[in-house]
This record gives sequence, C-alpha cells and structure tokens, in this order.
Amino acid sequence: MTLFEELEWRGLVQDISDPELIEQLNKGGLTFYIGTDPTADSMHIGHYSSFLISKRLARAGHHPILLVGGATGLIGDPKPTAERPMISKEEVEHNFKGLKAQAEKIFGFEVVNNFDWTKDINVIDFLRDYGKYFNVNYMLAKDKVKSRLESGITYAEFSYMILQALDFMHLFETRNCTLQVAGSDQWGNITSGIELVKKKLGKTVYGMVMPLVTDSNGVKFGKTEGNALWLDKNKTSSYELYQYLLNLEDSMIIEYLKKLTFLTKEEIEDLEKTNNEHPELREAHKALAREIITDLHGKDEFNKAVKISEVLFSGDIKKLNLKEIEEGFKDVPNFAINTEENIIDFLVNNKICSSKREAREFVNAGSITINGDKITDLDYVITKKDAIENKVVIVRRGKKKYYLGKFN
Ligand code: 485
Repeated sequence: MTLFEELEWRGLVQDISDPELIEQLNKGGLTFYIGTDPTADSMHIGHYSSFLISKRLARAGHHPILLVGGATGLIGDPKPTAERPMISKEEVEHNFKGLKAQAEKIFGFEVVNNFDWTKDINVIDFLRDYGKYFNVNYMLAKDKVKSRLESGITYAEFSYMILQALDFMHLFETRNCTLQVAGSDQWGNITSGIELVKKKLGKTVYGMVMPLVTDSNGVKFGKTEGNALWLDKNKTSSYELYQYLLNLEDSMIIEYLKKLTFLTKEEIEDLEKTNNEHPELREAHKALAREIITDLHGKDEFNKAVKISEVLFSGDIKKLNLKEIEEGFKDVPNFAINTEENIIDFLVNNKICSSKREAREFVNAGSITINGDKITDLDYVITKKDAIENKVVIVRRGKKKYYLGKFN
C-alpha cells in the first residue's frame, strides 16, 4: 500500500484540496502542520485522534510542525452554534504552556506559537496585507460563518479564518510548509490559507482533512456524559481511559483500531476475525486500550490500568498500593475514619448501611468485605492494622458497591 492508500484504508481522508497532493504524500519530504488552540490546559482524546496524523506522516518521511495558537486562542474559532466566551490573556498563556509541553511529550515534534508572528502586525498592515485578499462574500459562504448568520457572529470571530490563513502563509514562507492537516471542521480555514497563498504569492499549498471520530450515534469520540477524556493523566487517569476504551461499542472497534493505532492492516484484520468469532474475549478492545495508553503514557501506566481493572474484578484489593487504590476508587463514596469502632457502628456511621439491623444482616450474610477479606464477626473492630499502607480501607457491600475510608 502507498501512504495515501493506507490513509484511505484507515478512513483518515475526508477531503484533499488537490489530487496532486496524493503523489507528493507518497513521495515523502513534505513539511506539514496541524494546529490547536489553547482553550484548555490539556488536549483531549479528540485532539489525539487528529494529532496522530503527525506521527503517521513523520514515519512516512514527512516533517511535522505542531502549532499551538497563542494568538488564535485569544480570538476563538467560530463554533457552528454560538459565540465562544472570551478567555483572559493569562489563561490563554497558561493553557499554551500546558499544551506545548503535552504536544512535545506525546508527539515529540517541534511546537510553534502563532502569537510570535502575529503580535507585531498593526491593524493597518493587517487590513492592507491580509484583509484586502478576503472577499466578504467568500467569507460569508464558509460553513461555520453561514451557520452563524441567524444567531449572530462578532467581527472578531468572523476574522478568525484570516488569522489561520496568515499562519499557513507564514509557515509556507518561512519553513516551506506546503500542507495543513486537521479534522473536517477545519476545511474552511484551511482553504482560506490555500487561497491567500495562491492570490498573494501565486503558489500552491495543500490541505487534507480527516473525518471527526464519533460513535455510532454521531457523538464525538471521548465524550462521556459531557466530560472529555483528557490526555493529562492527572485529569483522566490511565485506569479511567482503559475503562472507557474497553467499554466502547463492539460495532465501532475495528474503525477505532484503524484510526487510532499504528497496528498494521494484517494485525487489525486478525483482530477483526477474533472479534467476530469470540467477541466475549474483547481482544480488539484490549488491543485498542494497549496501543492508545502506551502511546500516551507509556507501558507502566498501561500495566497499572490493567492491574487495577483486574483487582477490581477479582476483589483482591490487597494487591494494590495506595496510589493504585486512589486511582481505581476515585469515584466511589469516601469518608474519613477518626475513631476505632466495631463493624456495625462503622457501617452505619459511614452510611454504608442504613440501620444497625441492616448492617447485621449484611455481615451475617457474608456480604461485607474489608480490603477483600470477608468480615463475619459482628464485634470486629476496624483499626489502622486493617488499612493498606496505614491509610485506607476499601469496604465492599454486596457484589459491587465500594466505599473508601481514610484514616486521619
Ligand atoms: O494556524 C492554525 C491556528 C489555529 C488552529 C489551527 C491552525 C486551531 C483550529 N482553528 C481549531 O480550532 N482546532 C480545533 C481545536 O483546537 O480544538 C480542533 C479541530 C479538529 C482537529 C484538532 O483541532 O476542531 O478538527 O483539527 C486538532
């Protein structure tokens, strides 16, 4: 397969600006860029799915530039629905630092900041050197602007595409960057840059966009109950990511393997076969989780996520250390332990059971465990010696309800 055939096989090509690009992609040696705005201090898994293209193209002999928009982040790329709230300059700067460090760590390529080349352009020069090349009718016809004509769009957001076009031209002039890559929502901004370079310099540069990765309902990949899955492991732990990936819909898993991993066509076809024959083994899901978590956070983090998941399944809590417990039980009800008391008072006072009678029933039925050990003695007293690393006890009620108690 040529590079372009492979990208198509993976479902990563929604549109290219010119068929000439295919040959150039297959030949290697292009300098290309992909950009993101510092609207938060971490990227999320959606960004990962797009930014991975930088590694793919680099492996095929192209030169990536990653752009974090210290300038464009101050303006805001128009969303189809409504104006973005303005973010303070301090926050944009803070977010920029986070994203730059993250992009360097995860993708390992050079990061540039468009603030560096836009901050000194004065308003008259901006209008003469760039504004003069943009016909308002052309700008109004762009999808994102068009979708906002009813609800309204400010002049600031309306101008955003000029800034992104200016970036493309700047990177072309200074670095011979001839290709911009992004998700499909960026088509309008990319073609603005292509047009600007053509009109101003008489040169051809290219764009390629990929489809946004979604689930079968069209919900963006990585959105869970309105929350994003962050690439910062302090915001979304490897264990949380592992759980999310392992629970993805069966019908989508092969598509995700193609788009989000570097596994080869053969490896993915093998997984497809196992997935069809033995869906209960979840081999394809596990491979997806392994590839993504290892690429993002390294092997140790992946092994930790697997270990926490296995222990939570087996109930053998004592295999976990304090850090792993904090990660695995981040979302369970928790309470502080200040006194030593017997199991019945302990269960009632910490709201694990609603009455002493209920607590006794649970204990008698063998349905209460402390760090995986069944408690059957109604007079058992919980002390620090029960705690893992002298700090925490995990109480399980019934099959699945977990609670975390912390000694002070
Ligand atoms: O010169 C550029 C300046 C800014 C940008 C790109 C080039 C950022 C771009 N306008 C943007 O808003 N990107 C989104 C973001 O930052 O969250 C997303 C896109 C998505 C994919 C991803 O960035 O919506 O399609 O490209 C990397």
